[in-house]
Amino acid sequence: MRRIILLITVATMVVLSTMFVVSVSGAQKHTTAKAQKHPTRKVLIQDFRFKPAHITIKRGTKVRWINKDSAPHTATANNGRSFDSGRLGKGQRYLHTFKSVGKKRYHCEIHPFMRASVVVKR
Ligand SMILES: [Cu+2]
Repeated sequence: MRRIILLITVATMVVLSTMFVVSVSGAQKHTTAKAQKHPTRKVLIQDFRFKPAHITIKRGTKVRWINKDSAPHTATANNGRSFDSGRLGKGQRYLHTFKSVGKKRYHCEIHPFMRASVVVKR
């Protein structure tokens, strides 16, 4: 009887430790996958400026613009077609994923003196 109890205890411990190892390695895999993905870059629109005005990112990175001004703004590609946030009111945001390499200049349609760029690298 004692032997059976001992066996069950050992078996339970083996099962539990296996589950622990699996969950830990699963968590590590998850972390690795997340780290490989480029984190979203934030550009604030504040005091009639893009902050930071010039950023360099890797291809596939998302950029999120957030309008912190009371005045409306846009983030519009100078070429007029790559990306365009449209009119962003106070607190509104716009997300764009940069899929091609190169220097992307952009501006605010409402305040053309607001100019900035995103350099996308491989
Ligand atoms: Cu503006």
